[in-house]
Amino acid sequence: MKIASADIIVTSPGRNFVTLRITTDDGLTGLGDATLNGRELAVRSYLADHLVPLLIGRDAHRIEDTWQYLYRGAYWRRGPVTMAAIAAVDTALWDIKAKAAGMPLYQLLGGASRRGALAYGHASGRDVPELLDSVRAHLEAGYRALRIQTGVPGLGTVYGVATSSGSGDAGARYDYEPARRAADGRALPVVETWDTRAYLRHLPTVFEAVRHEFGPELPLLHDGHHRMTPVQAARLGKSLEPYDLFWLEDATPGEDQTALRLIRQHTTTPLAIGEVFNTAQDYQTLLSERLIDYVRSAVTHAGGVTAMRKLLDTAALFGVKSGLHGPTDISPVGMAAALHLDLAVHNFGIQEYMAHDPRTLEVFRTSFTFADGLLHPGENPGLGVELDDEAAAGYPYEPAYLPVNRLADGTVHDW
Ligand code: CS2
Ligand code: MG
Repeated sequence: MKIASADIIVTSPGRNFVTLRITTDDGLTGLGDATLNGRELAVRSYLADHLVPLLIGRDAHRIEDTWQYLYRGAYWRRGPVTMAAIAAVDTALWDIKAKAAGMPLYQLLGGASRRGALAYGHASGRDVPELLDSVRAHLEAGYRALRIQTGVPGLGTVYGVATSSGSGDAGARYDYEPARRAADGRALPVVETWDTRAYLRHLPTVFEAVRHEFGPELPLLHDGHHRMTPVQAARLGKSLEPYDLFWLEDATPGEDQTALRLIRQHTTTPLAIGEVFNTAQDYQTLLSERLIDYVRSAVTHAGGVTAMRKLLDTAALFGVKSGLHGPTDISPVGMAAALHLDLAVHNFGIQEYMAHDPRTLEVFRTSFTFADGLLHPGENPGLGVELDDEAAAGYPYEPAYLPVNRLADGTVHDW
């Protein structure tokens, strides 16, 4: 079975997505997600100009060899653009192999280890009452674990927090982690203002309110978005211990692996990191020194199903579980790939789930389900996602960027 063609579809049904479709000489097709939020066209070019010409005529069944050929063969290894492109090829080939076998992908990965993947949703509010409404609405919508994000007194909009009332409407809010255009309509990042001390003072009071209202059972998560120094993160972890977090995510900037040592020495709050990582090597110190509890990478950004399976198997050796990245900038194709892995691997922890905009689901026809707090990839052969080209063509690419964070004096800050 040879690769006959490969097309790249860039579409913006609510937000931008880059999808690779590989077609074989016997007519099977496979999809891979290559979306890199805010840098979409760089991956499109990497695929179109550098990878697709190498793929034509290759044996579609040789997934491992193709991965190594693209990764080692390029000499220039790693990096988000390279790894998103390789991920898309790898995922599309797994989709094809599973379709050829007539099985859902999770069967080729060893079969189901569980009924479904526990998902966490995103509860948020500009203030505590709005947040509590959002938690309530998510519980009514069936979520059994929630990420908690709020505004900070004295600051304006905060990334990850819904910006208008109605945040209680679970599953129907798509504007709180946007890639956006600036107010004047130009494709420039929006600028937000940040103050870590104000945030550190406020956050424990938020968790106090949520635990007081909803009790001790509900798994609660929080995303620090890389904004703290190690010592600040250590202090936050300690101050949140009474509220028994499922995890504290991205407490410090991801590229500084040894920062996690200091946090770990001072707190028993579980730690998760890795959504901006793109290879298993980014976790080498974190795993071997047991500095984290959950791996946060996305299939889309970390080299595909092949690389993610190896990463999760390595993490298992150190007692570390999965918490795969699942915001809406992971397309339904990337999400489906994550769900097949979630179902199959033994060291599954939790799956992030931020439901996609209905326009996205008009373009990507999915078979995955969310019921009783659990996601399931469905039983269709392959990934279980198809792309409607006509619908995709109705949503052309729109340049948009994630916000930039600055301190009150104007200094650019991590986020
Ligand atoms: C967030 C992401 O899901 C998360 O945990 O950190 O929404 C992240 O901000 C986006 O993927 C950035 O593109
Ligand atoms: Mg995150």
